[in-house]
Amino acid sequence: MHARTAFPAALLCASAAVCAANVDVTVTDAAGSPLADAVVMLEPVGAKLPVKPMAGAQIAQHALQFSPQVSVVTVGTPVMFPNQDTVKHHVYSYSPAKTFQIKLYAGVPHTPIVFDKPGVAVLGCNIHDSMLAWVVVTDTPLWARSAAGRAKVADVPPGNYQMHVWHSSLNDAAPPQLLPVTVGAADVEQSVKLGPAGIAK
Ligand SMILES: [Cu+2]
Repeated sequence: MHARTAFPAALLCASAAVCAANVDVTVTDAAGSPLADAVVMLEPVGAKLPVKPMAGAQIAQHALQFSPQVSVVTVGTPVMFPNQDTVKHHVYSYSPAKTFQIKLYAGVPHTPIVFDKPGVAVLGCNIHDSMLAWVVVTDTPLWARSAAGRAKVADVPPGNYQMHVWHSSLNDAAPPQLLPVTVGAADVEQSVKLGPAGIAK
């Protein structure tokens, strides 16, 4: 009896799905202000979780801006780039995660751009230098985007993870920002301070 009650809860779970916990992450800048549109991705250590392409993803060009400015898509997701402005745009990315261009166009291009590699693609427009957007391509289904400095990755199976945190304020030269996270039966709270060069202690 005594030995049984001493078991960690995780060992008593009928299945990983029953045990799944939330990972709640607070993301602020170096001064402690909450960051919006930070992306938290949990990559299982020593394993990969299956991930499916998303349907219906699009990044519009509207009022000479990309909308949304930050997108998160899973690997293999096709993204449409409807131009809702009356002027033409020429959308491009030189990022290794996805190098492409959609030459000067109006309306909706027939073919989507498929984001087929994990990483971050920075988007621009050849005509309008102020247009800027990011596509975060994730190869794990366990991800969340922050609103008002809070990101919740829901239903995380127990295990060891590398938590990858990204925000558009990171320098281009900053390496991937990784933190080890162990998930058991209980929800996990993490706080991350992100400066331009990376995670601040
Ligand atoms: Cu443009």
